[in-house]
Amino acid sequence: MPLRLIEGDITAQAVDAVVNAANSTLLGGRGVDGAIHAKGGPAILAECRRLRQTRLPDGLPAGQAVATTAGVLSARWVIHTVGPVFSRREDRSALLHSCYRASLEMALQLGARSIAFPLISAGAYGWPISDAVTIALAELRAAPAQLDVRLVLFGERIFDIARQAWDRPLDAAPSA
Ligand code: AR6
Repeated sequence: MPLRLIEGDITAQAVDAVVNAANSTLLGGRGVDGAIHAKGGPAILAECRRLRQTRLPDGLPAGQAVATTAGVLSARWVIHTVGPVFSRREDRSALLHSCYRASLEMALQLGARSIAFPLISAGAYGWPISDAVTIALAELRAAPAQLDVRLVLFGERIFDIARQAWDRPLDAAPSA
C-alpha cells in the first residue's frame, strides 16, 4: 500500500497503531506525547508505568519501540519510540532511522494493518525538518506492502516541506 502524507493531528487518525514520539522515561511529555496521553486517557500511562517496573527499569533507549494499549483512542495500540535529540557534533541519524524500522516491526508483530507516524525528533528534539522528512520518507517508503502507513505532519508549513520532498524524484539532490 502506498505511503500517505496527511496534514493534521495524529490522535485523530483512524488506524490500528499510532506511533508516539516519546522520551526514554515513557512517562509522558509535550508535543505528540502529550496529545496521545491527553486523548488516550490514563490507561496508557498506567501501562507505561508497568513497563518501567518490569521489562524497562531504565526506560526505553533511543531508536527502540514498545507497544501499549491506546486507551480510548480509536487506535488499538500506541507504539512508543524514542527519537534521538539532534546534535550538530554527532551524527545520530542511524537512531532516527531505527525508530521508524523498530516501530514498523512492532506493528507487524502486533498484527496491525494500519499505522500513523509523527515526524519523530522534529519538535522538542530539534531535528531539522527537511532532514527529518528525508529520513521518514526513506524508511516509510520501504515499509512492508501489507501495511497502510501514514505520515502525519502537524501544520501547513511542515506538511508543505514533506509534500515537496515527496514530489521530488528519489535520485534528485535536495534543493538548498
Ligand atoms: N499530531 C501530529 N504531529 C504533532 C502533534 C500532533 N498532535 N503535536 C506535535 N506534532 P515532538 P520529538 C509534531 O516534540 O521532537 C515530548 O515532550 C511536531 O510539530 O512531539 O520527538 C516527548 O515526551 C513535530 O513536527 O517530538 C519527548 O520528551 C513532531 O510532531 C520529546 O517531546 C515531533 O515533535 C520528543 O521530541
